[in-house]
Amino acid sequence: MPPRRQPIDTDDLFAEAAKAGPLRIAPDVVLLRGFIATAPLLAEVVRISAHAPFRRLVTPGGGQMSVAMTNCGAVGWHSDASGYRYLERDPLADRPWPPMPPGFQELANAAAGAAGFGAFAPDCCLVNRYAVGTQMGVHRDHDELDLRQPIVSVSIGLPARFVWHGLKRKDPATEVIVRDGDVMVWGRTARPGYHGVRRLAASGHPGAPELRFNLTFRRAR
Ligand code: MD3
Ligand code: FE
Repeated sequence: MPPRRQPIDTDDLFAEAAKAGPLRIAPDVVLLRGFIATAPLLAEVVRISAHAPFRRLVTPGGGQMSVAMTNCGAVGWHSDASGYRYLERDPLADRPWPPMPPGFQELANAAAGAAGFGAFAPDCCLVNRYAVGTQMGVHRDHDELDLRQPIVSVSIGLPARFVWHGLKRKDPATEVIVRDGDVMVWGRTARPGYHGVRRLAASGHPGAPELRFNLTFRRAR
């Protein structure tokens, strides 16, 4: 092979990825690569968690989740010995969840539109924080009233392996690496699907922040 005279320009590569447009991972599962610059989102996450701190929730079965969570919006997702549900107040701080920043609403709506799901007005943004070694087991999200509403998911920080099984837990898994700035949208036939996130790997870069955040926008009520 002749030597490469032109260095590879990663800006060009991202431009190519953006030109490719929405990627269809599975029926009604759409990935928007590099859809959003995440630094402003991370600043909002810091503000949110100053009011509603990250916490590791307990499951009805008595286990403790490895992923830490908080919420903003009119309602927030919560889990304890009594079950999974959406609450209007943060039970830890005993006050309403911090409001959803206007930029979050706009982002979720723009992503749903770009992915072909129409207008979307979420009332909850669940914020997940993954440290190295944490994971989210395979599950489905069905605590929301209207499953005709899509879900928008925004990845911030370290890359992760997202797993998609589909409508049956035992269906073979499709894995997708989601990176900082990627946005995934699910709806329609995919809305009740089984999914999870594999154990988070370290970046391998000394001094780099070893975290991943995920914003999941839902219409709960
Ligand atoms: C697919 N979060 O919070 S993206 C979750 O990356 C959750 O933190 C993962 O699964 C994460 O529940 C995955 C969000 C997601 C949410 C709901 C879905 C993916 C979905 C519903 C149906 C299919
Ligand atoms: Fe989920």
